[in-house]
Amino acid sequence: MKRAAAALAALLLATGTAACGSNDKGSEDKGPDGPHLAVSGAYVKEPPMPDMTAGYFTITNTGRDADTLTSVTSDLAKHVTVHTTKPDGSMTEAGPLAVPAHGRLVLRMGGYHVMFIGLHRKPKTGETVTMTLRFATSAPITVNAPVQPAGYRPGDR
Ligand SMILES: [Cu+2]
Repeated sequence: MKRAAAALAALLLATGTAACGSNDKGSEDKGPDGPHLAVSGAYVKEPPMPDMTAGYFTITNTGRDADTLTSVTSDLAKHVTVHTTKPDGSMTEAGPLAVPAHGRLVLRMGGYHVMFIGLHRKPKTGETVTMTLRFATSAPITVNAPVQPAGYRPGDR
């Protein structure tokens, strides 16, 4: 009986050691790292209407910490906001949007998008629009987004 208890203790100890071992291995995942953001696939739709248009992009976070997209600014329009599209197709202002750790935030047609209202100029296909993305943690990222025809559909991204 005593022997069995000792064996059990040894087993628990071994298991404990194994767990520690795996924790030690995981220590690469500890310590400061922060978000690491990159923006891809940015484009702005050639305005279908004289006074407004929309922009899209994907933010990829390869870091161990989440970040938050707090605002987008551009000199293209008087009002630049981030919208979300509701199931009925209407749009409403979105709050700050999370960029998850080891994840991404996608702005696409029918979903989140940058809304430009009160255009200072009407950008044409082939031109670029500068957008500055601001975050809770990361430094701002400025993107030169190409203008695409209204019927443009990006591939999967
Ligand atoms: Cu909108």
